[in-house]
Amino acid sequence: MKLTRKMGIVLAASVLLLFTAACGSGGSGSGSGNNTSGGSAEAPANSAAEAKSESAEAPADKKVTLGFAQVGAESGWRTANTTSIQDSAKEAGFDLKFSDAQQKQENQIKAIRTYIQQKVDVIAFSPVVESGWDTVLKEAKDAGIPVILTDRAVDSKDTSLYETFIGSDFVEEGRRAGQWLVDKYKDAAGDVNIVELQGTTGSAPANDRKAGFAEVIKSNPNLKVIASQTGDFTRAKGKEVMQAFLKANKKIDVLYAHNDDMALGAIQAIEAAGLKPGEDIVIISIDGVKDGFTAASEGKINFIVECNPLLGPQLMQAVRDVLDGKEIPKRIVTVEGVFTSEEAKKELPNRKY
Ligand code: GYE
Repeated sequence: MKLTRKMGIVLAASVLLLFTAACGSGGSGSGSGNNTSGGSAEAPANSAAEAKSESAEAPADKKVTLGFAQVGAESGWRTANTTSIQDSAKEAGFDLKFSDAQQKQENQIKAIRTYIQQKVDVIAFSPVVESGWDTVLKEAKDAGIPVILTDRAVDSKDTSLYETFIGSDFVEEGRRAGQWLVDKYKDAAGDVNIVELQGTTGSAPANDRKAGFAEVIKSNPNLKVIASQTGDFTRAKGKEVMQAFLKANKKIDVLYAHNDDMALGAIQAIEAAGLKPGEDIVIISIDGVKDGFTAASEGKINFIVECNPLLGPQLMQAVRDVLDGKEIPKRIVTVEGVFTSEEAKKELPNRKY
């Protein structure tokens, strides 16, 4: 049985709660913003002395400032992720400083440095690529500003440079995509030619989704990746690269796209070439945004591995916990499901993003 969105969020929240329970935190996981903002807003100040000591010792009285350096606006997933962060910050009563790096690491580094100068309370970001963060993370650490990674990981050896990493297990997502294919073609006699549209070069989801998929499909030597190239997680690039794949290869049986947007772009290219997506070319993608689900329910995408973009509530809880000096787990994994075309059709009316 697959996991539904609600089950996923509840499960993820309970994992977080399990870890925080030891530190005496209470309340329900999903309503974290309300719990925390209530008490701090009404700190009584009966005498001048009391007021003074309160303001000196209780930074909780001050509005929390969170600097968030987003990757960009490259996909439906990203848009849903941004909305989730903005809405949850508002609900938590935080002052959110938000920047869009347009998929460029240098822009993200600039934004983080600005947040350091502005002395925000916490910096959170979704690292566009895995490498090259040590210097700026060290700057944040030296300034005493805690950093939380969301969505994508960094490959820094020094894990003291950040508090936690909240996000999906991308290797597992790649494995799930591969496993579906292994099962589908278990009796295949000849070669099954696969083309792969990779996410942004050097990003954690591109690296890991490629690795997890490769690991699983190698159990069947008939499954062959004949071409693999980046489509940068965008629809336009997905279309362009698929066009090139179709030109260069006579027989393509399967497309594995690291996200829905690239699959949707590729579908346009496949249709323009007079082929039927989902039939002439079997399509697997990752994310599970509404447009992806729509294509799946029309039979154009055969299998979707879900990746949850709604990380806002977990992030705000982590910000609160870090500022309260609570121990938080170094890794918070979101829980996700998988959907065939049939299942996508049933789930489509419930999709929020
Ligand atoms: O799959 C893709 C987006 O980092 C999980 O980034 C995220 C990925 C997501 O552009 O659509």
